[in-house]
Amino acid sequence: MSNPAGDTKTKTQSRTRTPPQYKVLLLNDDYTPMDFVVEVLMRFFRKSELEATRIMLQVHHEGVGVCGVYPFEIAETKVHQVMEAAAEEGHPLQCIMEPE
Ligand code: NFA
Repeated sequence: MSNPAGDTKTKTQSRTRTPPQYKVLLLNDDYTPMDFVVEVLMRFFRKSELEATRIMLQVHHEGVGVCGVYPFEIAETKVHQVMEAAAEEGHPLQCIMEPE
């Protein structure tokens, strides 16, 4: 038996705190400049220029891309930061979150 101590699995899980995680996603559109998306990824998601460019191009080509995975409140804050920055510049960029 892989668990010789018996039914300890549930107890072990309940002792390990793993808050639910949320993916923060960027959605493609036809108008937001690529440079702005790269800047957003570097500023709010602490990505390198190389990684930010990779994510931006994935969104551009596939329609959606993951910026990062965070606990609820942090994900919510990032979504707000991106939406506010985009609105300030008049870009239609959309940022959403969903359960991992
Ligand atoms: N598709 C946009 C363009 O061609 C660039 C973009 C990438 C927008 C990722 C939103 C997200 N200017």
